[in-house]
Amino acid sequence: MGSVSKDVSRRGFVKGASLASLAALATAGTTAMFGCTPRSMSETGTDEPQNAVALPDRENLPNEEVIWHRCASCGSTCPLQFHVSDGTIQWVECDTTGDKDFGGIEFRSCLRGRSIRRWINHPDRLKKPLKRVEGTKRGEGQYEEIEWDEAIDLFYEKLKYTLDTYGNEAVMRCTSLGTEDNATVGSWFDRLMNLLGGQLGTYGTDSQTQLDFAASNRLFSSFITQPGGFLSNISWMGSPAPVALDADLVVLFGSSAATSRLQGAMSMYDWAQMREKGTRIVCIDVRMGEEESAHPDEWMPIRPGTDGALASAINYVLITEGFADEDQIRSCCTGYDEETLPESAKGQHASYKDYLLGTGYDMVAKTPEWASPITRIPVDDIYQLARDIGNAERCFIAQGLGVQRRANGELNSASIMMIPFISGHWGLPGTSTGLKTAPSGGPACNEYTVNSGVLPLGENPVKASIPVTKRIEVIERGHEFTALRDGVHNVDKLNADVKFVYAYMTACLTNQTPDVNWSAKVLEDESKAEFIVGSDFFLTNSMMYCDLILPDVMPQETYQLAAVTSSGRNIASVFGRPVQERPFDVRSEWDWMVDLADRFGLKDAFTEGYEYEQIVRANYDALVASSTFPTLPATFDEGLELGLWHTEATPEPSLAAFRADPAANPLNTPSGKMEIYCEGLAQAAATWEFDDEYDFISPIPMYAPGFNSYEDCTEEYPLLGSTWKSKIRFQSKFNQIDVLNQACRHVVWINPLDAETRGIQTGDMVRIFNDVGEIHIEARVTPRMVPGAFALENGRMRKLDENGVDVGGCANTLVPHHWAPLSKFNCNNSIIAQIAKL
Ligand SMILES: Nc1nc2c(c(=O)[nH]1)N[C@H]1C(S)=C(S)[C@@H](COP(=O)(O)OP(=O)(O)OC[C@H]3O[C@@H](n4cnc5c(=O)[nH]c(N)nc54)[C@H](O)[C@@H]3O)O[C@H]1N2
Ligand SMILES: Nc1nc2c(c(=O)[nH]1)N[C@H]1C(S)=C(S)[C@@H](COP(=O)(O)OP(=O)(O)OC[C@H]3O[C@@H](n4cnc5c(=O)[nH]c(N)nc54)[C@H](O)[C@@H]3O)O[C@H]1N2
Ligand code: SF4
Ligand SMILES: [Mo]
Repeated sequence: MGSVSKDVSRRGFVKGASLASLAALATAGTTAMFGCTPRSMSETGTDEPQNAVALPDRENLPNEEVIWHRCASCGSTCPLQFHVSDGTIQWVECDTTGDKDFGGIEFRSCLRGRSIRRWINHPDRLKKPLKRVEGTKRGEGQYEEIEWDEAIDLFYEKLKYTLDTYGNEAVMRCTSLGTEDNATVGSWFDRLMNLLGGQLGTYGTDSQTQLDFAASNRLFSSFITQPGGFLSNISWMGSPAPVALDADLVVLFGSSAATSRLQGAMSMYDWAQMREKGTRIVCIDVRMGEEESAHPDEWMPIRPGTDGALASAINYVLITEGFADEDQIRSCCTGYDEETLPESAKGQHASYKDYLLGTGYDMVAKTPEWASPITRIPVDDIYQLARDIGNAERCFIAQGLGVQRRANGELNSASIMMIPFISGHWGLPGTSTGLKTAPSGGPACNEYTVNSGVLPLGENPVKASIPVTKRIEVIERGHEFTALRDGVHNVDKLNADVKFVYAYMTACLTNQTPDVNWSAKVLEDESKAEFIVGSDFFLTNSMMYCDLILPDVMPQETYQLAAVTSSGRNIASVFGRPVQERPFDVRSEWDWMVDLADRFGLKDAFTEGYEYEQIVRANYDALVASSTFPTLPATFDEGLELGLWHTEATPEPSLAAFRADPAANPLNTPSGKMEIYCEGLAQAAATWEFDDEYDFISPIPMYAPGFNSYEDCTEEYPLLGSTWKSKIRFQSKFNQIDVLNQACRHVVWINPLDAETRGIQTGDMVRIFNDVGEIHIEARVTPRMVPGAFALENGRMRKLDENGVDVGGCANTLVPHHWAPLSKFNCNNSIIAQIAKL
C-alpha cells in the first residue's frame, strides 16, 4: 500500500481514554480497541471485547454510557445501542425495547450491525488525506499522507482549472447509493457546485432504475409524454409485505428478503408469519436462496433472465381459461385488447392480448408449451401456477430487484407487473402490484437536506443529466452523448467529456459498476479524467483510482435523525449523536467543503453563517414544524434523550383507491389508467437510436432475450452467471471485517451437473472467465443453483494479481458494459462465462 503508514497516532481514541484503560490496553494489546483476532472471534462468536484482560464486565463498564445511533449499512437502518466507556465503543447492542412476542416488533439487527464496532474502529481506517505518489499510476495504490490544507489547496486548484478550461459540464459528482441509509444520500459538493455554476447532473440509482422506468411509464406517469423525468422509487409501489397476511397465495419473483431485508421488522419476518399461518409461498428464482432454503417446496427454479416468458405464459393461461375479468381490466387499463388501444395504435394488432394469443407482434401464442423450453420450467408446473393464481381468493404478487438487473430487465419486470392486472389480484386486501414491497420509514434529517431545511443543496444551473450508470463512459466519450442514444435528459446532447470527478461515498469506480477492467482502463488514462477526488473510510479498490482521497467521518460520529425502515407495520426513526470523538485526522464533508468554498471566496454564501451542529438542530426544527407526526419530540435534544422513536402504521394495499373508483381516482398517466400499451414507449421505440439489435423498446410488456441471454451461450462460454446480495456485506462495505468473511465464504454456486463435467468439487478453487475478465473463487457445488448457470454474491472487493486476474472475486469483473435499452441502467446479472478448475 505504498507509503501509507498504519501506525499513525490513534489519538482520537486514546485521547479520551483513562489511565486505567490505557494500562489495560497496554497489557491487552491494541486489538481490544479495534476488534479482535479471527481466532478469538471464532471461539466466542460474539461481539464482546475479546481479550480477557481488557474485557470489562458488561454490567460495570467504567463511566459507561449507552448512546443510541444506528447501523448505516443497508436500507433497513437498524437502531443500535452503543455501550461507550472512556470515549471508546466497547460493545454494541441492537434494539431491546420492542415487543418480544411472535408478531411483535423489535428492530433486531443482523450480523453486520452486531459487528459494527469492528467497522468503525478498524485499524485500516483512513487517517489523513492521501495524495497519489508522483510518478505512480492510478490503480497502483501508492499514496502519501498530506495535511488538510495541502489537500484543500490541491482540490481547489484542480477544480478551478477544470471550470476555467472546460466549463461546468466537465465536472461530475460520481454518485451511487453508497450507503442506503435514508439520511445522508446527497453531498455538500452539490451546494458548492450550484453556487459555482453547476455540474453535470445524474439520474437514477444502480439499485432499481430499470424497474422504475418499467413501472413509471405504465403505471404512474410517462417520462416522454410528461417531461420532468421518470419517477424514481416507483419500484417500491407494491403493497407493504404485511398486506400479504390476507392472501392465500404469495408469488415472489427474484426476491431474497432473508438476505437483503434481514432486519427484525422487515419483510422476511412477515413471510415467516405467513408460513406460520399456512399461506402458500412460491419463490421464483435462479437459485434457492435463504428465503426458501428451509422450505424447498417453495422454490420454483427458472433459467436466468426468462421471467418475462413465464409471466407471459401465466397471463396466457389466465386469459384463455377464463380467469381474466375483461370488463374489469378494460375499466382500468389501456392496450389490453383492440378496444382499449389508444387511437395511434388501433388496427395494428398491437394489444397485449394480441401478443399473448399470437395474433400480433411475433404471431406466436405464449402458451406454457412455448415458455417451458425458454424458462426450463415444466409445462404442467406453469399451467398449475397460473391456475393457482387464477383460483386464489387473494394472491400477493411481488418482485425483488434481481430480475430487473439484467439486459432485458425492463421487459421482464413489466411482464411480471401484468400478472396482478390480468388476474385481478391488485388494489384489494391481500394483493399487490407486482412491484417491490413498500417499506416504511420515519422522518430523517442531518446537517443537510436536499431541498428543504436551512441550507438546501439548491438547483443545478447545468440542466444536462445522464444516467448515473454512464459515469465512466461519460469520461471516455461524453462529447458524443445524445438524448436519443445515451439517455441524456433535458438537452439534446452533451458538449464535453467529464474531466473532474468527485467520487464521494461510492464503490462505483471499479467495484460495483459493470465491466470494472474497462472502467479501470478509462480511469487510468490521465488525459481523460484529469483529476479525481475521492472520499471513503478505507482505501478501497475504487479509491485507488483517485488522485486525492479525503477521509470522512462515519455516520455514527455525527448528529442525525435517521429513518429506521420496517415492512410497514410501524414508522420509526432514531436520534443519533456521535458515539465517540472523531478519530485521527478525519473530517466531515461539511468541514472540507466550507474550506473549499472559502478558497473560492464563497464561504459566507455557502454557510450563511451556520455551524455544523446548528444546522442539524435547525433542520430538525423545520422538520417538526412541517411534520404530521404529533408525537415527534419537540426539539432535537429531547429526541436524543429518547433515542428510538416510533409509531404504529396500518399497511394498506397499493392502488386501493384507483381500484375502488378508477374514474374518481385516476393514475398520473396520460390516460389516467394503467397503460399496458404506452404511447410514450412506442414513440421512444420509433425514435431512439441503438447500436445493437438486441436493444429495443416495446410499447407493451413482452419477453425478449436481450443481450447476453441463454441464446448467446457458446461452447467457449456456455454458462449464464448472475449475482445476489451478501449477508455479510452491504454491497462492498464490510469486506474489511475478517470475522464476517469467515462466517460466509466467498464462493460460486454451481449445479452438480455442471460441476461434474468440469471435475469440480466443493472447496476447489476455480477460474471464471470470459472476454471482459477473469476471477478466481472457491466453488460450492449445490443443487440450489439451476443447471447451466452459476451465481455469486456481489460486492467482493476487486483485487488484481500480477497477471491482471481478479483474485478478489468481484462479480463485476465478468460483466460487460452494456446498458438496458430504455433506462440505460446496469445489467450486472447478464453474464456469460466459462468455469474451469484451477
Ligand atoms: N454484480 C452486481 N453489481 C451490483 C449489484 C449487484 O446486485 N450485482 N448491485 C448494485 C446496487 S443495488 C447498488 S445500490 C450498487 C452499490 O454501489 P455503491 O453504492 O458504490 O456500493 P458500496 O459498496 O456501498 O460503496 C459505497 C462506498 O462508500 C463508502 N461510504 C459509505 N458511507 C460513506 C460516507 O458517509 N462517507 C464516505 N466518504 N464514504 C462512505 C463505503 O465505505 C464504500 O466503499 O452496486 C450495484 N452493483
Ligand atoms: N445483506 C444485504 N442486504 C442488502 C444489500 C446488501 O448488499 N446486502 N443491498 C441492499 C440494496 S442496495 C438493494 S438494491 C437491495 C436489493 O435486494 P433484492 O431485490 O433482494 O436484490 P438481489 O439480491 O440483487 O436479487 C434478488 C434475487 O433475484 C435473484 N435473481 C437474479 N436474476 C434473476 C432472474 O433472472 N430471475 C429471477 N426470478 N430471479 C433472479 C437473485 O438470485 C436473488 O435471490 O438489497 C439491499 N439489502
Ligand atoms: S439489517 Fe441492515 S441496517 Fe440492520 S444491522 Fe443489518 S446491515 Fe445494518
Ligand atoms: Mo441497491
